[in-house]
Amino acid sequence: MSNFDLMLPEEVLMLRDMVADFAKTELAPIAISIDEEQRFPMEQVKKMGELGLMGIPYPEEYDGAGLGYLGYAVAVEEIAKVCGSTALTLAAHVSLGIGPIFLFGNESQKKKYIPPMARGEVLGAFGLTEPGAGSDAGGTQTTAVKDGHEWVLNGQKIYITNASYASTYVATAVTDKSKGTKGISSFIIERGAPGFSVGKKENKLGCRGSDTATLHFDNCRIPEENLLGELNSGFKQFLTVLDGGRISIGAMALGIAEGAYLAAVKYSQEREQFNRPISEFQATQMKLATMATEIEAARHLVYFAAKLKDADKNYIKYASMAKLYASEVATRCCLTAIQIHGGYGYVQEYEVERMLRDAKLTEIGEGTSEIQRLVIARRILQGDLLG
Ligand code: COS
Repeated sequence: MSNFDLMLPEEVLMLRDMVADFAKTELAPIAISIDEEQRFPMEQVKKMGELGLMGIPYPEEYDGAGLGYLGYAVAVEEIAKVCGSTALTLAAHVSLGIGPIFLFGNESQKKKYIPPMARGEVLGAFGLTEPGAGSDAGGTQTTAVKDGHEWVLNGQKIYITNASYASTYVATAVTDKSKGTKGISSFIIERGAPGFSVGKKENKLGCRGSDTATLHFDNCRIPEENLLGELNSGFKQFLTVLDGGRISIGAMALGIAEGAYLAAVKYSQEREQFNRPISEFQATQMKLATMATEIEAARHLVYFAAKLKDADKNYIKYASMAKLYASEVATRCCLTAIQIHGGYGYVQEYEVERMLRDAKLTEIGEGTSEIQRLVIARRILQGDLLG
């Protein structure tokens, strides 16, 4: 029982315990091997579906768990403590795969696509980034042109999480070039659409058990009803989707930081040098104290952002703060954990080197730390000063 238990609703605590148990029994044994072999943990992802983890924040009418972003953030955190790759797979599916359809889909799109995704039978992916459109996501070059009752898409999307295993995709494309970012729209694409294919899988620094690949649209034809929301409103749609996604990347970073910290505490109490556990040296104690303090601060930000979102308040600034701070804490905690482990921290078996590689992703994906600072600064200058 931690002090934080007092701040979490009973159903979220039950979810947390169930996910922690799943992570310990199902993910801990494979976390090293899926990273080493760059293997997507298909069996475990299926089990997450059976446990109801693939649609945690969405209403039960769409087969979600109805536990909001707080429940979802806590689940991602628990999984990330053990396996960053699986946490990323879950976060990309829930926030970026289902998120756009839930937020902007019409009722028939929601009824068709969300339930199988929320049950974990179908994996989702979000196609935004392009070779020339990263932080400047509005610089998209992929196009969509109406032809009769179909849209014809041409272009490519890179670094797409879950790309090789998804069956439902949402991607952005230019529908009116003359309007700049106000001429971008979003579309739902199903695996198997003519002219659509998934290409090269990336060989990444970290989160190597998650799948990252390219989407190709080569005169890809989709029905006109697969336009998501209003025509030419895609830019604002994906900024809104990313706002929510950033909470889950913050939760992922928090979980990785906790995993590294817990490993460092344990190791420092077991490892003896100069005839005593290294935890008895102040050099180690200072490090542990800093890690613990930063982790609790990160947790406050992540949970608060999730609670604001669940309460339908403006959470944009907090989502960016949560992601920015938690991701930088994660990298620092992993580096410190490696330092405490010494030489053992530099090898695979003790896992903190993998955690560092996984943590780095959280400073980049769904908006770099620089973009988060930009978003926060804009909110401040719009009058959102404190609280
Ligand atoms: N959430 C919702 N709406 C937002 C928003 C946010 N975080 N930020 C801006 N908007 C709205 C604005 O209110 C504005 O609406 P109006 O046109 O009605 O006034 C519109 O979106 C355009 O905003 P703005 O002019 O500020 O856009 P910019 O192009 O100047 O900058 C940034 C937008 C740089 C913040 C944006 O491109 C961004 O977040 N880039 C990072 C993308 C990213 O994270 N990529 C990684 C993808 S991993 S899947």
